[in-house]
Amino acid sequence: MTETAATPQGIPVITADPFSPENLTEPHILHEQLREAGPVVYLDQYKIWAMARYEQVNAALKDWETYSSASGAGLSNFRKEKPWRPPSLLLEADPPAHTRAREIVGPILAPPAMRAVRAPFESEAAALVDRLISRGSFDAVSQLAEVYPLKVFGDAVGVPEEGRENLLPYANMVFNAFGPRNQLLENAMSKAQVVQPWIAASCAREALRPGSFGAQIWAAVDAGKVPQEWAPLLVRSLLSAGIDTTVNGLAASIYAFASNPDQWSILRSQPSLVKQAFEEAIRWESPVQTFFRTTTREVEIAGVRIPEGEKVLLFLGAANRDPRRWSDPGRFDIRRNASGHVGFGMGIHRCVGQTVARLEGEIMLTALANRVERIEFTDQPQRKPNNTLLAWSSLPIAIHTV
Ligand code: OVM
Repeated sequence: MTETAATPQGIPVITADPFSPENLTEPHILHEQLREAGPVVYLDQYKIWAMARYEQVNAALKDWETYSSASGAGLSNFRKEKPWRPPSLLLEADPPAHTRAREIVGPILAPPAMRAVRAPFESEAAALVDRLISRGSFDAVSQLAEVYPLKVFGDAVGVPEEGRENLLPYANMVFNAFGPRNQLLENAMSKAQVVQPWIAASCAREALRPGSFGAQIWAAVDAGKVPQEWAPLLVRSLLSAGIDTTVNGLAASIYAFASNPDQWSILRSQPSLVKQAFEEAIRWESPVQTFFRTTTREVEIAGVRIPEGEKVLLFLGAANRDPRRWSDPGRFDIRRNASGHVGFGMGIHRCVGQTVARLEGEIMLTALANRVERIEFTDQPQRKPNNTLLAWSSLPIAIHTV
């Protein structure tokens, strides 16, 4: 299995592969080993550094000057290897360029902008829950968690309905590409030839519904603050980051409640806990498990020196279950205050779409809680291995109304 050894300088060395299918689908055991080994560990298989404790992950996320994103937020170092696609202007950039990109996209996805999308998000959730109740039992991944974001976020970004199913294999490419060149990435990339042209076409001005998030990006770019060529790339960020994250945030919520029926009863009796409940699901089963940074200087953390230009793997999901920060972290407890979790990141790169994600979670859980008394598994849930996401391939459930 896994071993922890110490180098002469006392740096814990981990031989386990965090990107093996086993560790990706059942990460919590490895995460405990990483946290207990020390504040900083060395991953021998990839010759990189890693942090899994809340304190260090949180501090690294906030320190963008030391922990750069411009060399990529995945394992690949953009200064040494050609990126698989032009780098994201948001995720894979540092200030000052990142700041300019963020100033375009931030306001379009900010709380005041949610007023325009709340009503359609609510009516779609109600209609979907209606259909699912009449089915009784279904797969909460393919029939709920994937359906809802594809419809409401797809509509909000303004992409054509036709071909929208391409967003799922594209996200599979994007999130596996942050990891090593393993079989998962190979499989994901086999769809590139069909998927990438649809994505490129959908980022174009003509493809986007007037008034949509996508059209607003084009309008802001037209206003002249950033180069014209930035518009399709910024729309691409929404299409890359907005679907699979929320699919698995909703899936995590369903999984959490189906395996903790007492918590569903609490939510049903106290619907005002819904936002807190979604936040707790993101803490407990963080959809985005990891991101990388690259050191811009030699840095010392808790007595360990990391040289300049090194990749550092930040385990967001492990930090969100660090017993040094959370009491009984393995318990899904919707009455806890999960704020401060790093499931949406932290610092200048914190999720720019988190308000949209939270709105989807709040509205879908409310629509379910309004009608559904009990959620139960009808078969074993199946994880979907992914180099970045804690994902599900199926959640077979039955829902019961009163
Ligand atoms: C982007 C991007 C892609 C994937 C994830 C992400 C979670 C951003 O293209 O900007 O943030």
